[in-house]
Amino acid sequence: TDKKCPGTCTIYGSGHYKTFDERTYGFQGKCGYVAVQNKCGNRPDQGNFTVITENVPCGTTGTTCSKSVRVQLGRTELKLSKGTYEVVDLGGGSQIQYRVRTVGLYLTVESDIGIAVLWDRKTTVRIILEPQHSGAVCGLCGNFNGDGRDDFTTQGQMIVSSPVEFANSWKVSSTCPDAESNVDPCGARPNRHNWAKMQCSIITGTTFQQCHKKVDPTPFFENCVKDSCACDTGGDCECFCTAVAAYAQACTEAGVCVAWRTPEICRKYNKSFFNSLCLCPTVPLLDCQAWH
Ligand SMILES: [Ca+2]
Repeated sequence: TDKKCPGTCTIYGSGHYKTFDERTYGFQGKCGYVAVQNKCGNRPDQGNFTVITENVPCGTTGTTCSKSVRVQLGRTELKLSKGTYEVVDLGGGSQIQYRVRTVGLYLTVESDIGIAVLWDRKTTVRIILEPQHSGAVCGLCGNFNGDGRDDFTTQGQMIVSSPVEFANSWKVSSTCPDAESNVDPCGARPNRHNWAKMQCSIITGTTFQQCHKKVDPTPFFENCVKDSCACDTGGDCECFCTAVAAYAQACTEAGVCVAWRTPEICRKYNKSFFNSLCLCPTVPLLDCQAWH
């Protein structure tokens, strides 16, 4: 397929993934994983960028409440964690220009080799690739060839059907144990489950009514309930807000902007931010228009 637009891979919450080719799956592993890189089986000499995400567990269920992200561009590594970043010289490789700035909610890393990484300083990571990388990348974000069906390609270049088998193959450290199949964090805790369903009903309720026809709220609601069940120690708002924000972002991308944060719900930002009627952190840096 001839791709004209940049592709976006989204990773959020306790392990929800949407690949560049828009395949969605869930995976909860506690290691560092290659989200995307351009050093792939048949083109080993390419490699000049890698993005690694690592879940930081929290709560008694061990679910993920935050993420650290390592963006490697040639000889430079940017380590994004705990709301901020540091720069590390890897000692070898090419010099690649990049810049770091704040765009809306996100801390963004933009490079001049057609990759940008956006991080909400918590659990949401969005990776944007320019079309020149189409079909030439691999990792948890898939290969960006326009076909979602082959996205579960393991590091050993096998196409598998199990997201767990696929994702475990992209561990950075072979000594980190494989993740087991996905557990249901709501199952053992009915009270928590009811609470989560009530909270998350904002997604299926009137607040987002205008978006319901454009973006099916059901999978976002289900992910919200799962995450809110699991995130049980000091992270209540984090998990819930991240899950609602994911739906809001999908709505924004579909052209429906919903101002859903109120002083009672997920208020986190300063007044000027909060008062901006609608925050649309759509990325201006890689504009589709430029490719037409
Ligand atoms: Ca694909």
